[in-house]
Amino acid sequence: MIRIREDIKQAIADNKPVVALESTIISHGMPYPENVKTAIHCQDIIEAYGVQAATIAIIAGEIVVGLDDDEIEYIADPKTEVLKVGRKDIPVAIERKMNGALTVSATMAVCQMAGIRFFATGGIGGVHRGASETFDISSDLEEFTKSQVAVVSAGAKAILDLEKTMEYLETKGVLVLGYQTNELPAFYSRESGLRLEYRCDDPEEIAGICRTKWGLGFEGGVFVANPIPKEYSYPVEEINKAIDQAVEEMNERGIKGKATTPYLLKRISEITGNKSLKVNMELVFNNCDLAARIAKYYWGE
Ligand code: PSU
Ligand code: MN
Repeated sequence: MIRIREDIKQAIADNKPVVALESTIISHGMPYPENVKTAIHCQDIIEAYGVQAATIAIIAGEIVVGLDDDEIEYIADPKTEVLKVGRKDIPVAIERKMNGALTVSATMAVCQMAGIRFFATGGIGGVHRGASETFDISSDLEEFTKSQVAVVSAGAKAILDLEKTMEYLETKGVLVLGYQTNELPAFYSRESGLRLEYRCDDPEEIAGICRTKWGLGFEGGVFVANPIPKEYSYPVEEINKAIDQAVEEMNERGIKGKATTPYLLKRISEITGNKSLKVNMELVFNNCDLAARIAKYYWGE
């Protein structure tokens, strides 16, 4: 049910660094053809460090760890039917021989199966605004209690209730490390106003903390919060206006559940004249860079 590309399989077996990449960001998070360019460039950034990049998706009912360029193009093509797959959806997508784009939760689960410890994404899912009424909390958060994977992310998406997201992680005992920051980054911008308990200035220290956590036998992941570089950071007030408008429109249209995040990302991009898309791409690249450096230290390179 899982096909791991040969070079990646070898790297895992030899304790060489591997960084996983998700596919929801490709099929549901960005428009074509920017999604293909982003996916390929992410792999290039990681591979420039001599680290294996493994983009993960389900293709015709098979979990593929390490998509080739044609497979990335296929998943990215708006004409291809692709289900957004969280951890709960994996068995259905396999049995029904569907194509699936894996979210953070599903990608972490597959990393755990394959023995991959590091994963770069854009921003993780979290507690949605209005969750006290809707109960909409991304399964990404729960996954951090299960799979032993460090996820490098530009914080949690600003479309969420970040304060509740942090409380949820705290309750679940999930370790959050700020990379060269004292506060939780808010995806499009560097600031959220929420203070983090731990700041790490050095990727080597993050690798060491991961090694200690898993060496002690703790289950679950590590959330590495990596702010977008200053030159790309979106002014908080400006982006919040776009977010508020998008959330309001979403509620008017009655969009719920799985469709929420893709709708908001798309709508915010429209409202900002694609400025938010550019920012989204840059923050993902920045996360790939850091994930590769942490993975190298972790595996003693
Ligand atoms: N980061 C991005 N774009 C995305 C996502 C992350 O820059 O589209 C995806 C991830 O796959 C994440 C998902 O798991 O959004 C969250 O969806 P939900 O809120 O429905 O759990
Ligand atoms: Mn949800």
